[in-house]
This record gives sequence, C-alpha cells and structure tokens, in this order.
Amino acid sequence: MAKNQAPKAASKKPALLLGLAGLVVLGLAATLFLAPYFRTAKADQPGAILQINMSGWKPALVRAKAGKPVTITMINLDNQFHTDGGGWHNFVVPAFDVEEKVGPKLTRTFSFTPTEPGEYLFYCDICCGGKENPFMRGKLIVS
Ligand SMILES: [Cu+2]
Repeated sequence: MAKNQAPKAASKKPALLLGLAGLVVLGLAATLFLAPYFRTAKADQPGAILQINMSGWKPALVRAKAGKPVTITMINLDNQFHTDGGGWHNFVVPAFDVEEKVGPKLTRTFSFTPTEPGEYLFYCDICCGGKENPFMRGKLIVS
C-alpha cells in the first residue's frame, strides 16, 4: 500500500549552490592574495620589479642603459623567522658600488646609474651562501 514517493532531489539544490558560491569566493580570495607573488617586470622596461626569497630572484635579469638611471623594486617574500639572515636580503652589484637591503616582508625601491655597457653579476650576500649560491645570483645587462 506504500505510495511511490518522488526522490527529494530538489532539497539538495540549495546546498549545491551554496557550495559553488563558496568555491567562487575562495577562488577570488586566493587570486587576490596570490597576485603580488606572480607580478613580474617587463623585460624591456628601464628597471625591474624583483621578487626575492630563499629560492632566489624572480626574474633574475635586469636590463639597463649605460648612463641612464635604472630603478629596482625589491619585493622580499620571506618573513623574519628565517634562521639564515632573519629574512633580510640585499641587492649587490660590486661593479657599480650598489648594495641595498630589504627587510622581511618589505618592499624597497632604489635607483642607480650603470656607467659602462656589459654583463654584470648581481647577488644577495646575506643568506644561503650568498654570492656562491647560484639561486642568489642574477644578471644585469647594460647596453
Ligand atoms: Cu638573500
């Protein structure tokens, strides 16, 4: 005598929609949070935005013109809890007497003027073996 009842599929719909909305919100939040970490400099601009952390420079290339100021923005992604260097990094170019430091989780912008065309090494010598560590090195191309 039992009546056939229609399955209660309709009642599951609101939960599914709520779940999807939650995923969309999480996706947006993640995108906003991560955006600065994927921002990189254009290769042809007279300067560079460089991210630095324990795994190295990104990008590890700076282009400049001889006799023209080049502006570097260093974004330090490391925090102060790194045992090696306390999360500090620096940007060193001995050829042009440049040595600029950036503290943990901070951004630092500075300029210098390369005087001679050529390819030069830049590096961080605060952490992780410094200049001897290939990850702490980058190339400065002056044309
Ligand atoms: Cu470093």
